[in-house]
Amino acid sequence: MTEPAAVKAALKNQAVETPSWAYGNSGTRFKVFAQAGVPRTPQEKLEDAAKVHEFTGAAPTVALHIPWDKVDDYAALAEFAQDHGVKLGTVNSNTFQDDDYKLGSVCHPDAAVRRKALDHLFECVDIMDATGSRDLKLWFADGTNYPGQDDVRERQDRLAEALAAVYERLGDDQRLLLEYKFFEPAFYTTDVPDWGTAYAHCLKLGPRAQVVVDTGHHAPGTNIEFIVATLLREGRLGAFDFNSRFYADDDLMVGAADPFQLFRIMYEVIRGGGLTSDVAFMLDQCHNIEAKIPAIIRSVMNVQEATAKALLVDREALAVAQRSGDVLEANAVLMDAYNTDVRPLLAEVREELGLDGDPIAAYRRSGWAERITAERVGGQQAGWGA
Ligand code: AOS
Ligand code: ZN
Ligand code: ZN
Repeated sequence: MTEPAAVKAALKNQAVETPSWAYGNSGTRFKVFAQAGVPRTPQEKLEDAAKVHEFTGAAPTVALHIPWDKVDDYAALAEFAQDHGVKLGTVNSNTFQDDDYKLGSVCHPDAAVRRKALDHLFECVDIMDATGSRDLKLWFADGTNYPGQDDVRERQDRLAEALAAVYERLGDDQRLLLEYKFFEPAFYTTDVPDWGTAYAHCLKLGPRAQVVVDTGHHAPGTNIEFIVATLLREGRLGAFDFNSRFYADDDLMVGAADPFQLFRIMYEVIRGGGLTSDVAFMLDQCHNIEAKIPAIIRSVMNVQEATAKALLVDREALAVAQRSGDVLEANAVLMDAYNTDVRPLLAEVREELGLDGDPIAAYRRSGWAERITAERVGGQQAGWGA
């Protein structure tokens, strides 16, 4: 059993990175329900992210998305972030919203389009140099919609060529994080569809190429914790994009759909020695109908609760039961931890950090929602990440 003091220490060190785009208006292809008070600029997104960190104490960095967070001076943006108590984190590329990318970006059959996409990725690396970011997260919407549309193998060759060029461009302290997704927006093939494809490309690139596990990017029923355990064992788990899904890539609050799965994932992270800064624990969510800042606070709390439960697993007792083939006892040991109410423990951790034990209640009392609703008149245009 992990000692309570050690559990608290681990929880005090845990950091969850929030995504800038989660603070803005978002929706589905059917409708974006704009909300009052949402950020109109990257700076206002950082102000909101700072509130999440202020009340949780566990969200010190903010992932950027280019071009949604494009500014003239990224060093100044990094300074703005630090003035508000947070830091700029992972840089996310976007090779999926330009008209030229209809048939793909780095996998496109036209070399000129591939060059345009690669130039964007190089721009993202330049931005990392300015912001001091360690990680470049690459998710490619590339794929095909019909059999015969393009050559699957040639698309992998094009992808490998682009990844190698970006990897070559990275500094010694920077990493390339390759994210997979089993479908969407392409319907027949996706060029980085699963962890195996991402892993194979990372192996060819080198040790600073790692895989991103987005918890919404698997076919229903996939055992995600097995993927996590395997990637950790191979030293290739670079990051999570945490969210929840009921059907597809729903980008709901992490832990809201299946808190038991989140617990099992966090158990394998801890079992595999992954609860370190070597693994970026990012959220990748879109809060379409719920108030954004409290929803992101809730997500951070859900990650903390799953982590606390996983830390409470009596690993000695579990190992004994596993080695003796005592199926019921082994399962009972795991379920005992999962069924523990860790909210009082987490409230203690927050209070020991000088925070309110209930971050949501503290946020509600802060008046921030009322203030931004009153001040941010003429909000951002509707649209994902705009
Ligand atoms: C898209 O489905 C992926 O989850 C991406 O990680 C992310 O949502 C997008 O790149 C926004 O940054
Ligand atoms: Zn993602
Ligand atoms: Zn996604």
